[in-house]
Amino acid sequence: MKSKLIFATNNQHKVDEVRHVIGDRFEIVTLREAGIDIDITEPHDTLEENATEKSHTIFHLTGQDCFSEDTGLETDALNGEPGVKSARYAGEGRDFQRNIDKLMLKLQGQHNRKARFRAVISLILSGKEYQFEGICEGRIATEQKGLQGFGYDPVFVPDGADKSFAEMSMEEKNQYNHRQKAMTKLIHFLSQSS
Ligand code: ITT
Repeated sequence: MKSKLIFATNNQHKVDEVRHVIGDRFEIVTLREAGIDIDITEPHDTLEENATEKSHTIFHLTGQDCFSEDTGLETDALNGEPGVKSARYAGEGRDFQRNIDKLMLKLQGQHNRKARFRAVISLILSGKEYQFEGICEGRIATEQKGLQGFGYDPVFVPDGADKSFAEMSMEEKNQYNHRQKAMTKLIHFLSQSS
């Protein structure tokens, strides 16, 4: 029988990426499919605490196995900004383009464009929490390119590539993807514990 996990996210792009690699053994149920319509707050200063907040909120509502994921884009020149504030960098509207514009303005003229995506997954299995991290190193391009993906994808170029995440198919992005690296650890963990 398939193991069922609620994915505690309101970001459909994340769901699409995760479903692409999860395989047949696990069934991912979105918040909408679980009949849950809430905007979970992310009030903390770390990705780890925010991931915990999201998974615990859904676990308390449903009592079911679930996981959440919190990602931050960390730039060296801006001391880790936007980091934990990545989704709301340019304000509560969570506008992807405005977030990119703010980042590009702050990095204008900056030679050190080194950056990384860091994802933290919080899994709650039988009431107990486990965390998994995935990191993708790269740099912020000097111009925005590509139309695929979401968020900061048009300005992020992973190490080992010469194009932005937004210029890649989902298969290509998943070869570098921070979220996928964390998911691989989660899948490995679930395979061993079932
Ligand atoms: P949930 O909390 O509902 O899961 P969210 O969009 O608020 O969805 P996060 O709190 O993890 O997700 O915010 C991280 C932000 O970082 C997200 O809104 C994007 O702008 C950006 N981001 C995350 N993963 C990304 C990726 O793979 N490519 C580009 N940008 C990404």
